Amino acid sequence: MTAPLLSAERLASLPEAVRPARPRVAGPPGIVHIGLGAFHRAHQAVYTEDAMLAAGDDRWQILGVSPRSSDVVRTLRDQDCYYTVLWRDGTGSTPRVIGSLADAAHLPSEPERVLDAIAAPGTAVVSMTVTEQGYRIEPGTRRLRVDDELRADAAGRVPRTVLGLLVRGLQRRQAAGAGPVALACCDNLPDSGALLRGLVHQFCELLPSAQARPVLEFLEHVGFPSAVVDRIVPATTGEDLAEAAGAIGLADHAAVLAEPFGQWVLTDDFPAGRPPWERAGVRFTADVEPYEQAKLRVLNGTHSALAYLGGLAGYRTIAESVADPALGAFARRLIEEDVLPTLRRPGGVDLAGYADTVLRRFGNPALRHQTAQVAADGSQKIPVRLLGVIRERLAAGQVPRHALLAVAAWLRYTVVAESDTGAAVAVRDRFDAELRAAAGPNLLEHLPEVLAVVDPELAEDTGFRSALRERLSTLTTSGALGAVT
Ligand code: CS2
Repeated sequence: MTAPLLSAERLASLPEAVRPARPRVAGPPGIVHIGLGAFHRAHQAVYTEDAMLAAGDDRWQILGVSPRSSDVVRTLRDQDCYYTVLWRDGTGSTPRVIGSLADAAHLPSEPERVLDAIAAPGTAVVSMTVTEQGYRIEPGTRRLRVDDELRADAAGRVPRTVLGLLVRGLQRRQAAGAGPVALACCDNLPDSGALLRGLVHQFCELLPSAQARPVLEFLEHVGFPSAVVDRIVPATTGEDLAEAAGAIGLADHAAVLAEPFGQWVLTDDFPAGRPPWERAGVRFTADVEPYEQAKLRVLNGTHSALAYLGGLAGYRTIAESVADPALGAFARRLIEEDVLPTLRRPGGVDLAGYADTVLRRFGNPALRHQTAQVAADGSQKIPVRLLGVIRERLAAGQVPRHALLAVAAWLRYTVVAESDTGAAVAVRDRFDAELRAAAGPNLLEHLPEVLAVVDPELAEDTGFRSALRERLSTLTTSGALGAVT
């Protein structure tokens, strides 16, 4: 017999420790969030729920917008937007039903509703988790890569791109006289506030000039906080959904699983107000850079390294990769020898302790985080996670062998697309065709052209190229496990 579906009405049947501790209130959302993936549901939505609870402040319910998939919207609405987070710490799972996501909207079929919500006076924050590739950044320049989709949005069709939606929303907000707002990018991107501000400006350059001028003026009043977000949230599987249903006694098709660890650091640039997130453990600081570099380079850089090297070695999950003694030792050397020397210490944080925590978190077998998931979109991730480390170490006269091997593994994984046993690996990357075309029949011979796709400046550096070529040849002849030992 299938369990009845989770819904507002059925919350009462849940144990007190599982159901939301605050009732949802009627009223407009305070936050419009773009990107309804598992990460948002297990991270910002939970912090927002906790902040409202701690401060008794109900204004911050979220309208979640799905830029593409209609399934997630239908699924959430069918269960009144309640869903379970299964906290998995390696010893067991603890369910908690979250209620801060008050409603969901599907951008392609409900654009007016979404634009009106961005323009509504009650909306103070428009936040987003659309993954690195959702911003359409050109890896080599870190600027908007202008394509037909962006041009079509700028020419006035119903927006389909994130940038198009944001700018249309701001235009409507300005016309409605609804006042300032904050646009908060919560993806793994450095200097995310300034980056998003830049991208919005670059999109405005595509608008007819009579339209561009007023938006540019309005942008003076828009906040662009920078964010560092952290929580490992793997894609949900059918087994996870079955476990969630078992845990709460109700079917839940929108459940997500996550590790209990979480971090959120923000600059306080919210001109129209914001949830009292500090009451939920969010750290506000004027200088996010040290947190950001530690997170992106230690956690994400090592994550990517384990995804590519582990994937080439035939491991399906990050936990399996890091449990391999050779790969585990490699991950530690990458952090200690190559990454940590490039970091400034974020206030009071012990970086060696942070590295230990990260490696322990990767080892959590209950997460079953797929190497293929972390390997996706490397062309957007590698420049942010590893190339900065390499550039800085080379400038300091050091050869960052481990970081170079991780980049070599990314290239082999993405361009050659074969594991060490010759099995095909499934590559998901917006730029994979471009990288393969640049490599032609021989990656080693065409390294400069391939590297130019992601970092034209580093591609010119002959020292970098020859060190990378050496790592790539070792990887090709010895395989991932041979190359790390
Ligand atoms: C991962 C991240 O998929 C990836 O590329 O490195 O999603 C990682 O799990 C999160 O940033 C953890 O905070």
